[in-house]
Amino acid sequence: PKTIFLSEYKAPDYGISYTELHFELFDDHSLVHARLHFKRSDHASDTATLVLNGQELELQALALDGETLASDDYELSDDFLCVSGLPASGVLETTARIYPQSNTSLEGLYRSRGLFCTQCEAEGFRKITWFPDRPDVMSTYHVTVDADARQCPELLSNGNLVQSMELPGDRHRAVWDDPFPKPSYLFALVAGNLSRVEDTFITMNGRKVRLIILVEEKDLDKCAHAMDSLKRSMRWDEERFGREYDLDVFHIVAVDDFNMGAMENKSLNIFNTSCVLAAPDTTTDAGYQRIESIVAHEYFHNWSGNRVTCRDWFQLSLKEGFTVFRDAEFSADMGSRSLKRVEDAMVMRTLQFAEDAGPMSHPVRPASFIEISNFYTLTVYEKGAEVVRMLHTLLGEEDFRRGSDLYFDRHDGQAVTCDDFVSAMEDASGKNLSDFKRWYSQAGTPELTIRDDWDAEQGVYTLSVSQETPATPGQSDKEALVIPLAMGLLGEAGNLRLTLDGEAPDPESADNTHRILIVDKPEQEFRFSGLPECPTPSLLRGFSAPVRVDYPYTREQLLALVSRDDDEFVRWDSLQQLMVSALQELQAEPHRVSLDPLLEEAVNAICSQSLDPAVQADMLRLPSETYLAELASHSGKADVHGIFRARQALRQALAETFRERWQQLFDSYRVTAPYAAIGEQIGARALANVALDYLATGDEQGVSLAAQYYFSADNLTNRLVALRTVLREGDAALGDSLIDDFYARFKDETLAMNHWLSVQAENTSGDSIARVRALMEHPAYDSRNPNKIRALIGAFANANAVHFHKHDGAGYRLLGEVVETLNEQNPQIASRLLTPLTRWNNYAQGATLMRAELERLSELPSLSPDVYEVLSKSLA
Ligand code: B3K
Ligand code: ZN
Repeated sequence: PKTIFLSEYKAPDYGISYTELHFELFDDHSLVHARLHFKRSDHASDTATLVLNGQELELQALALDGETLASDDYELSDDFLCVSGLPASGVLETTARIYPQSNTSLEGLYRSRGLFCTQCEAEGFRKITWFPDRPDVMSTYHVTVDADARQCPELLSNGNLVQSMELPGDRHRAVWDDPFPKPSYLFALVAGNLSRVEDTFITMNGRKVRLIILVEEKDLDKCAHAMDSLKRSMRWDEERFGREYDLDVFHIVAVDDFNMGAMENKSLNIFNTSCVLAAPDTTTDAGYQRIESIVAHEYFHNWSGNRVTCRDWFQLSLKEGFTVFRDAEFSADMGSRSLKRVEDAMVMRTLQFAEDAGPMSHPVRPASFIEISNFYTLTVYEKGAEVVRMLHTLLGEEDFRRGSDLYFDRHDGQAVTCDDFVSAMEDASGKNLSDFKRWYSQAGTPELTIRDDWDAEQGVYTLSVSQETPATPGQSDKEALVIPLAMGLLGEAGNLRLTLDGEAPDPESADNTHRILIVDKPEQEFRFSGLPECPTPSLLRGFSAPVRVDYPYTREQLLALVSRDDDEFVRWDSLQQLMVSALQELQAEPHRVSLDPLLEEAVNAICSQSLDPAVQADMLRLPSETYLAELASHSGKADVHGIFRARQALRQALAETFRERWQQLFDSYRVTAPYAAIGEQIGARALANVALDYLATGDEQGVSLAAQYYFSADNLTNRLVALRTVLREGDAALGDSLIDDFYARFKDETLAMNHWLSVQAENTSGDSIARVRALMEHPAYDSRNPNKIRALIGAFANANAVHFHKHDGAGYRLLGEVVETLNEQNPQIASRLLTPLTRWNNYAQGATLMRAELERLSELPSLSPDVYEVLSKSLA
């Protein structure tokens, strides 16, 4: 496999202005007739070759302007069709024979439960027809689809339906025309037997848009939440970004077999069923929220991605980082802003920081790759969104909005770069962002080391801030980044008024207790004067930058921040830090029994204050094993077994110390009204459920309460919390009986069964590996369905550390075996599944065996480029 470099980007020699496709879909094969209206670019030489990508296609016909091409005018290989001796413009016609029914990679045209559907991003269109399959070739499309009328009553593609008719032999045809030029990765086709839910939306300019969700008939009653989310997204994008929808129809199609969450194809979004279908019995609160944000995300791509797209795949974050920022703002506006911030920070610190520190570490705009599918990462998406958020922080809402308007105006219909995005922000704000742009090219998580000095006589408090970004593969020297560090100073009676030498007040805060320090040098000092007392610094408020902060807080200071700071992110983070240090002590001293009185006070403070219950729930939850392992490996090696035991001990201590509190919280927040996925209930449930989990910890009565809770639940959130708790705390027979009960209730609900698989894969009691192996043979599992693979194998490897890291290496082997099969069947899923093994260097005990498994895999014949890239980088 070959490495591709951003520095080698060259504009295409030919454009395709108009693309006519004619699909003939049959049960055992399909034919794709293409007419590409090509035009040589001004910069290209007269003899330039037209390079078309094509994979797994059988050539049936090839003609230029109506004449069959002679064999010496073209060259056909496994990956390309190259045609030379072309006029400056003309029409190239091809016919390809393809086999969607045996396409297991779920890329290109494939079948999911009989339904024909496509997934073209990033490079799947080349498995459908020969085409310059690169995002800087934008074309309008005219698509004819023929198929069996009974098997495929619905025939869909992008744009507007312009014709439909019956054909002989019980077949029928639909013709679609998409007036907006688009890159091939946004092409979509769906054909099958689907049922519709319809609604309408009136845009800000009074245009009526038909909204259609297509699902299997059995799922018709699970579409309301997605439809509602779609309408709210459309309105929000008008109000917040001034973006109006541009066609008369918008489709969402749900499919069961899908590699990712969803895909933003122009006017024909295709979704994983798990990201559209919602019902109280089969979807958790988190699931409802995820559907809302993914529906919004895909819809928002219509502007940030489709109308303005990426020049090349190195620019992926141009559309993904910006769109994640947009969907995060949407979720914040729909629910609680600080809750969303806490949860996003948790993902960044737990998962993205680990990616940044691992062998696949790459910048938000990678400089090279072997397989682009490996770069749909937390770095490109989540860190990319944090970079956009920092721009927003630096510019302020008004200038940011001016910048985004300018970007959309200036580049509508174009394929552009991250630099173009930043230039629009610069031009609209008048700010120079050239130093800021290092965030796009530099990998790794910066670390801020912050120390302070208090001059009591002068009332001057000085913060000394130094920044350092660790070396990452291929990038040993790092430059200073521009980091907005939001902060305040906490005194005895609350946050202090700030007077800072040479800094403007934060325009967003009316009071004078909040600042955004611009950290942009390796070392800097910030002096605050006129202070009445020595303050406690409240740092990185709202997680204002994706960085680690090292400040030597005392526990007393953390307690003060937990109890009294104005910023909910800082309060949450400070309590997490208190728990982390308690856990670290427990790891060092496993028999320690007493709970640190300051931690006790902090928990008390959080329990007794009136906060958003959802945030309160996040505050009271223990830091996850994954987060603790990430922290431990940052400063040394992670001991997952020690982490597991320490967490158990702390959970036990908190459970006992606060038993009455937990009972109180449970009683007062337990939701008795019928289930609704609304913020108020979701928050209350989260808090009641945290309380229930503590109540059941090491307590028989609590376990029976959880079992009752399981049976009386009217929703999946409560049922799963109860089930997990019983599995962890109850005896095996009770656990088994609930597992059987769950199966009996939901065996026909495939999305609920995914949770059933995960719960068992994550269950640390008993022999998890044997259990997972048995479940791989269970009818509820399907070794070709990505949701099932993630639910069982992914859950085991990512959320059952003590068994995945079993000392004999049996967990690594289990994962390795699955990857081995998937390497051929579905390379994208295979390489994604490998992630936990690639982190071998984080662990003292497992490292050798983990590496050995990676080495074994690397010796397999015919590795996919996806898996090859991950293996070779992990073993480098
Ligand atoms: N753009 C798609 C990603 C598809 C990637 C497939 N390898 C989903 C999204 O970010 O909206
Ligand atoms: Zn996206």
